[in-house]
Amino acid sequence: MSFPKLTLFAALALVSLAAAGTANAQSATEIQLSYKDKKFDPAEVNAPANTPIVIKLKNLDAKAMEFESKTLKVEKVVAGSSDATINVRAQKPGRYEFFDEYNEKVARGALVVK
Ligand SMILES: [Cu+2]
Repeated sequence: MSFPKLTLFAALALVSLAAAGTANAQSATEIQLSYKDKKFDPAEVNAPANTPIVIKLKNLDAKAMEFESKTLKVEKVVAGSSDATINVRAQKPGRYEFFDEYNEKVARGALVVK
């Protein structure tokens, strides 16, 4: 393969990578999370960067909890023994802590965006 053809091939590969990135940005990443005995399960969840995130939270405790994250800018009260959907905007890579505001000291978790 001559040098100019190789360059064209590399350029096409970059274009298709960019297109794949755009497609990812449009579809949300769904994360299943449960809450029981004042603990998040799993305590750490992962999501890709630059993609909206939907957290499906099941509160398995009888009491209400409040899912909150200052860095993700979300806050939602979830009644006891019920489910909630929490929408999170696309995020840059990083570690974002969340907690149950009613049990902030013990009920903690993190979303790791890569
Ligand atoms: Cu709050």
